[in-house]
Amino acid sequence: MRSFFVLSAGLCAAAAAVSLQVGDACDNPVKRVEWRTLGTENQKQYIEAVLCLKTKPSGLGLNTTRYDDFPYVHTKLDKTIHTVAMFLPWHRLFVQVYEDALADCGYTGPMAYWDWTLDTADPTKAPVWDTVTGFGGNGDPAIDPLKDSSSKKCVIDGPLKGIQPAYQMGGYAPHCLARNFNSGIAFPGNMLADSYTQKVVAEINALDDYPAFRYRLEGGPHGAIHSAVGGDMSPATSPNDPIFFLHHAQVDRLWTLWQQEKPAVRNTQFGGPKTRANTTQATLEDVMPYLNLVPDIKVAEVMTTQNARFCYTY
Ligand SMILES: [Cu+2]
Repeated sequence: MRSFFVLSAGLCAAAAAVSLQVGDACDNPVKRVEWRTLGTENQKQYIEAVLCLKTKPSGLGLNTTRYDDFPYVHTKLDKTIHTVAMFLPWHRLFVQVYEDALADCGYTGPMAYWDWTLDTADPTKAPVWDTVTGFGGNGDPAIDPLKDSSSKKCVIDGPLKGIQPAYQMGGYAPHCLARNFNSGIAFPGNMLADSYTQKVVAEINALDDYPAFRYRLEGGPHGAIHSAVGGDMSPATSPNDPIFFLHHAQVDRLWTLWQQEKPAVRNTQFGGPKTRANTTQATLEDVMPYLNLVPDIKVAEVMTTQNARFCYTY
């Protein structure tokens, strides 16, 4: 993969996808790590790789950067991949593609997740917001680039200060990276922490069928974090905020841990609404679209994290 580094990002992505499909065994899975235990060197390198994505050309042939490919694809597919059965498998591969892109940008450590259950006492103090070893903190309420006093408060500290995500919901619209903790209400507030405590996660983990598990995880902790961070994390362009990928690695972790409790059943358990129309049942044969970010793929092929396509564990 690294030997293709000099080629365009698009070719890189294709090469990475092919190389991961070669061979069918995952003998030595990489253990993903919680952000606070990643270590300072890896934290620094991870963030440098995130910034590097902003300097690489789009892999989709767009006039924007590799960084922007992710919010672009995510918002285009918004209604196809959320509040439906494929929510979990679709985001599993999406996070993996991002991890591959970080590796193309020199990151050599494991993918990191943010276990927000560890921060419910005061989510505003979570280590992921550190201005030196994290992604910077809340947006500044005084800096409201849209002048609509709603949700766009620019992040003015940390390594992402000054970064300009290219897309917003309406299309191409470069803007500051924005966060608006707790919807800007009663700052610092508790950031909806009651929705993602260890107790809540345990209740969801106790559900025994995939449709119920997916529904509660997506609508509960997953949605709460998007809303609580606010700013760029609220709309369908939420991959604009790099914290998106640590959040979704945690969502993927909870699904993986749930699967591993009964792998014989849950590694192939899937179902629920295929589309928002809610009339068709989803199946493992459903093909998930990625708009050329990576080749489209059947749900069945991403049901475990140790196979021809993935090789990681938690
Ligand atoms: Cu999403």
